[in-house]
Amino acid sequence: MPICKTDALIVVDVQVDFCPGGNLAVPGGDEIVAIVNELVELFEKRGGLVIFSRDWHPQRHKSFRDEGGTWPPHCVQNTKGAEFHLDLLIPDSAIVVSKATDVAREAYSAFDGTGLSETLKAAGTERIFVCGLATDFCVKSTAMDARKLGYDTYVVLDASRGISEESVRASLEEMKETGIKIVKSFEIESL
Ligand code: VGL
Ligand code: ZN
Repeated sequence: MPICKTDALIVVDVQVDFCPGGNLAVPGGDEIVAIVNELVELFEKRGGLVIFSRDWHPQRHKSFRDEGGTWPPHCVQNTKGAEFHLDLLIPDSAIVVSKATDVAREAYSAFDGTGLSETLKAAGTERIFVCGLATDFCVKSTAMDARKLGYDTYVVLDASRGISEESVRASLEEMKETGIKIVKSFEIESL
């Protein structure tokens, strides 16, 4: 079925810190930008909803190593590293949601504390396509939440990159088990 107005695209965390040279670089993170831009244009043209999430941590967020967490400091609010990749196309009509803004709570999913589920409900969304960074963390959590909310959910593999091969493999299995479909961008109009 061609992309239409009941479809939503969620572009997860395509930010400077998650790209090579950033503080928590995902291997090949910047390689997805051209494909993501094509998806954004397609959804935009067809009247679908386009959502961009961004990791938007306060300084000393609990997920940072110095605070007992697992990650190096990254995507700190209003820093260069938290900006979207400079070549990422962000139409005026797109919705930007900021997550993990509470210093004491980790939030991997774009649905977590952002009001995104209400936005999608109001828009009459039926299918959700998720892409971005990282496949094994925020993309996975976002897709799992979409699925839990009952949406027909797709992860666009070539428009996503993961932190480790091993955990990407496990994540894809976990997602498939819940009914999430793993697809390539070239096939999304014939699903
Ligand atoms: C992410 C680790 C820490 C992600 C965010 O966007 O996948 N990963 N914060
Ligand atoms: Zn983070």
